Amino acid sequence: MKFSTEELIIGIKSGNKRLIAKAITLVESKKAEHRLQAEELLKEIMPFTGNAIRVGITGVPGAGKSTFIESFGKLAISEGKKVAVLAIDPSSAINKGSILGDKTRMEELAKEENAFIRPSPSSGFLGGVANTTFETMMICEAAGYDYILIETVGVGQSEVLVADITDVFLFIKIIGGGDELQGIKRGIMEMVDVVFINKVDDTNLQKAKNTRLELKRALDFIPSKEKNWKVPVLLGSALENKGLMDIYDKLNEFINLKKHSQRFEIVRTQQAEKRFEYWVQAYILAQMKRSGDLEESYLQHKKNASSLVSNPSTEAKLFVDLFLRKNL
Ligand SMILES: Nc1nc2c(ncn2[C@@H]2O[C@H](COP(=O)(O)OP(=O)(O)OP(=O)(O)O)[C@@H](O)[C@H]2O)c(=O)[nH]1
Ligand SMILES: [Mg+2]
Repeated sequence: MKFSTEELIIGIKSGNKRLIAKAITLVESKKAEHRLQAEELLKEIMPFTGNAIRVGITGVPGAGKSTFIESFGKLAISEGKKVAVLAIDPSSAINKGSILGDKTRMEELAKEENAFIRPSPSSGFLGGVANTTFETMMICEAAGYDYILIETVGVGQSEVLVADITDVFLFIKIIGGGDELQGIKRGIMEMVDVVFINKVDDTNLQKAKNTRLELKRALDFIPSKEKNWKVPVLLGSALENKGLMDIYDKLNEFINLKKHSQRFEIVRTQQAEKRFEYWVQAYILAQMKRSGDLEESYLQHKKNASSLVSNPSTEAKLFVDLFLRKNL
């Protein structure tokens, strides 16, 4: 990293997008010396973090998440706010793809002075699922962004990762059936705080209302995450900028309710505990692989496990025992 921690911090605090991007690359890096600098940086900026509203956004591919973010982002900016857009995309670790790779869909937002768009993280931290989005968010908060919008693909695991680092979870749905495909049976409905039925126009308004009714019935069977909050189902069009203000108001109403009941702080505290646990595991694993050239043994045991012949927990134990023998 050719920038000192100090330079990066000054850059972040002054809202220099190039240096913000450099700092994010630093916290995403798996190199040991970069991690060292990243920790130094994160420690310094910690007092300036925590002030944004962290919004998770999910929905099946093509539901209109990116289009929504573009419209919502512009709306928030017109309200005098600064908006950062991030993505959690576990598939990028596998195929090096990126859900925000096609930034074209957010072209207009990207042009805004008060917007910052960051494509998906690079491949996983030491072979695990890339999960530095929280640290990226810290950098954006220290840079003064008021809303952090995190887009995720609507396929399971990534929602959990997003729910673990956000304050409010928005589900973008399209009209009609395919509820299973749209994640209703996969527990997404248990995480969601606000629903937006997208792509609604005059021709399909009645269908949209039917979908809303179905959704509300489904939601009635799900225990509410927050006391005194009934998950609202709003209709609109991200492309035509309809219903966006209602969503903006609902998200803020939800945040205020959470703050009022202290749930806001409680949940963030729980999230921080999980982050701690995540990093303990990540650092221990990194340390193990580094010490005494164990990377190869690690890969071998992993291969044994993945061959479906040997038991994964046995292979893990063998690897840990090997590490302990070499280091104690
Ligand atoms: N008619 C109509 N089309 C829309 C609306 N919102 C989004 N679209 C279109 O739907 C398509 C998919 O939109 P995206 O915003 O890329 O959807 P996404 O959920 O981000 O998709 P992935 O990132 O691939 O998961 C695009 O062609 C959009 O123009 C809307 O309100 N009305
Ligand atoms: Mg998208």
